[in-house]
Amino acid sequence: MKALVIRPEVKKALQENIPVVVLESTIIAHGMPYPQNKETALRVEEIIREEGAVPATIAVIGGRLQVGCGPEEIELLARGGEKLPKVSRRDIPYLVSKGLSGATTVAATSLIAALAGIPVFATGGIGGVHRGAETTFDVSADLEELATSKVAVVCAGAKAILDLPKTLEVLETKGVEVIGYRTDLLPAFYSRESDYPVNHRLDTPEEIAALMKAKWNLGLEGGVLVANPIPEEHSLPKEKIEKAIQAALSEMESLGISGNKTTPFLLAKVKEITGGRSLEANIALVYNNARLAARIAKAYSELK
Ligand code: PSU
Ligand code: MN
Repeated sequence: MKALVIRPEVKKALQENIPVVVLESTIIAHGMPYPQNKETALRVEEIIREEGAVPATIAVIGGRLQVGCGPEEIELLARGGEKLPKVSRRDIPYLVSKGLSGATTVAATSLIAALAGIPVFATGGIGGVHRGAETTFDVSADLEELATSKVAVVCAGAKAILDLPKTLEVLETKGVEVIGYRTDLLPAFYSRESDYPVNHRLDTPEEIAALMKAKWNLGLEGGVLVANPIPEEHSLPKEKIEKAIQAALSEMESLGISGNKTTPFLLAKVKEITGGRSLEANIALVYNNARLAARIAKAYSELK
């Protein structure tokens, strides 16, 4: 496929069965401000290397589906920020046909990872069913993609701005296993736990890799979701975050913000209200997820 470009280091790793971990780029361009976004993106890659895996940040660059971004491309994504398009599955053909660049969401990143044959992906939080979805119909394409692409997505749960029980219901309907890593309750992104149970709890990367293998050996389509709680020392009190989210939601409503602007707006607003503490938590949980993802990738590569 001409549009798919795999960085030589990543290609070599795939050929030699060296574990690879994919990363998304919407979190860089739309999820965090400059320069923290760039520092985080580079540090995440470093953590994956420390664990003996090869990082591959995915984005659309000049109309190409780029698997593995170099420092120049990370800089472009970090500086581009909101000016860059946020790319979901639906947007890919437009960018490719026009030769444009954009930042890929969990949905678009999973799709491209699956095209490249890379089964492990680390991110912060996935998109899901938004609060009020019964009237807005706002359900992230991330869920549909989890049902389609063969990728294990390591996250800190669904973003706390979402409706968690509805998100779990949709994942169940779509046949997506939700694994709690060393937890029985779904983590709520900024806080270690929510009131809602995960599908199954697993305590080691090896068990997670075995589950992935079992699923795909059966010929089942779609991915698995690995929910990894934010480290204790970085977790924020649930009530405080909930208050900030409520305030952000009502401001969003009064401004009439909708569609794919919703998530970036809410994340930025919550950051403002918490005096930056939510951003610190976000960065810490991404590092934590990258480490676990690298260990899962390693365990999975040893099974093959
Ligand atoms: N989680 C974060 N920061 C982010 C996102 C998730 O901590 O920026 C992004 C991811 O790229 C996710 C997207 O796929 O938000 C979901 O957007 P939407 O709800 O429009 O599908
Ligand atoms: Mn949406």
